[in-house]
Amino acid sequence: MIIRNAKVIICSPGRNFVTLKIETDQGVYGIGDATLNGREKAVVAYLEDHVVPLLIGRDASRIEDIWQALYRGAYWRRGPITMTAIAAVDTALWDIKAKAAGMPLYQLLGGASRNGVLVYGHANGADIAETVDQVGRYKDMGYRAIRAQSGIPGVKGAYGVGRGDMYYEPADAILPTETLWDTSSYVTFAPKLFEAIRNEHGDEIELLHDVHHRLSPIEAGRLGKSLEPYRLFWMEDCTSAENQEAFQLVRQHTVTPLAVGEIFNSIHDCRELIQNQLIDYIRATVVHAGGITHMRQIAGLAALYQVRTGCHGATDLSPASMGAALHFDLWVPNFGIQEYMRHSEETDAVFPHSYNFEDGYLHPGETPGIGVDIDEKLAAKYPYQPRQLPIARLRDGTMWNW
Ligand code: GCO
Ligand code: MG
Repeated sequence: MIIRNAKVIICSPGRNFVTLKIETDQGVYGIGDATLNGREKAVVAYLEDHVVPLLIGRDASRIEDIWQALYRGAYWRRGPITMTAIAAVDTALWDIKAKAAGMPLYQLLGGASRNGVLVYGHANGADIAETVDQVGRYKDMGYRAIRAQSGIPGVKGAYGVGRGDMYYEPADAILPTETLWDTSSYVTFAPKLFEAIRNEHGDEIELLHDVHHRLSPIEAGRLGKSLEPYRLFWMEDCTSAENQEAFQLVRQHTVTPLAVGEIFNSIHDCRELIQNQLIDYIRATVVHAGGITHMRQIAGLAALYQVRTGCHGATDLSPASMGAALHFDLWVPNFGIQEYMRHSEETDAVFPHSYNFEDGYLHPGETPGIGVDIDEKLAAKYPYQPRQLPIARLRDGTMWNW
């Protein structure tokens, strides 16, 4: 099966998505997500100028060889732009291989290891009362695991708080929106939020929380300790992960499970945290970490250390990412949980898909391939809208981690 054509489709049905579509001489095609929120056009150029010309004429069945050619052949290894572009190619090729085999991708990977993929949804509120209500709403929809984020008194634009109903979309302006960050307000507030949620909703529901890289290691240790009574499923990105040794300090102070890795793009970013057992869940995901091929390696390394997967699944990852991730999740032996923020109706219409939610679990469906398509005609009705992620500053104006 020879690759005849590869094209990059950019659309914005509610938010921006970049999709790579690879077509073969046998009429079988595959798609892969290439969306890097706020930096979409860099991946588009990388794909169009440097990757697509290399694909034409190659044998689409040689997924591993194409992966190696794109990774080694660039000379400049790793990084979010490169690895997102490679991921898009890799996902599209797995889609093609599974379609050609007449199988849903999870069958090709080794078959299902479970009946469904446990997912967590996002409950966001302007204050504690609203967040407690939103947790109830997600429970009513059938979710068994819920991430809770709340506005913090006196902190404008606290991370994770939605605008409008249900959907949280941080990339909201052509130039970055400035938000405020105040660590001491946050660390005193967060335990009160989880105390209120447990009081109202009991012990059964799994609760998660995202710190979004905002704390120093010792502050993260303190927060983890103060959240222990509420038995979180995980505390995510409690401190930035460039210096991975720093997580030893966090670990010394808390048994709250830790999740890291949504911004990682290769196994080398994950290695130290995994091998030193400094995290419990690895958040690397198909679209930003080199596709199915590379995610299998990351999960294999993690399995040696009883670290489980917890793939990133925010709405800035397209349904093509979600579909691919769900096949991976259904197969991967050391699965933990999958993030699932629902896409808008406009997005779902552009990307028809076979995955479905039932009783707190997602299933990728039985359609051959990744089970997600793109309606190009409809996509063309939603042109690209330049958008960037916000930034955060401390009260005195110091630039901070968003
Ligand atoms: C999450 C993430 C996202 C990111 C977003 C950035 O845990 O879901 O932190 O909400 O902020 O993906 O583009
Ligand atoms: Mg996160």
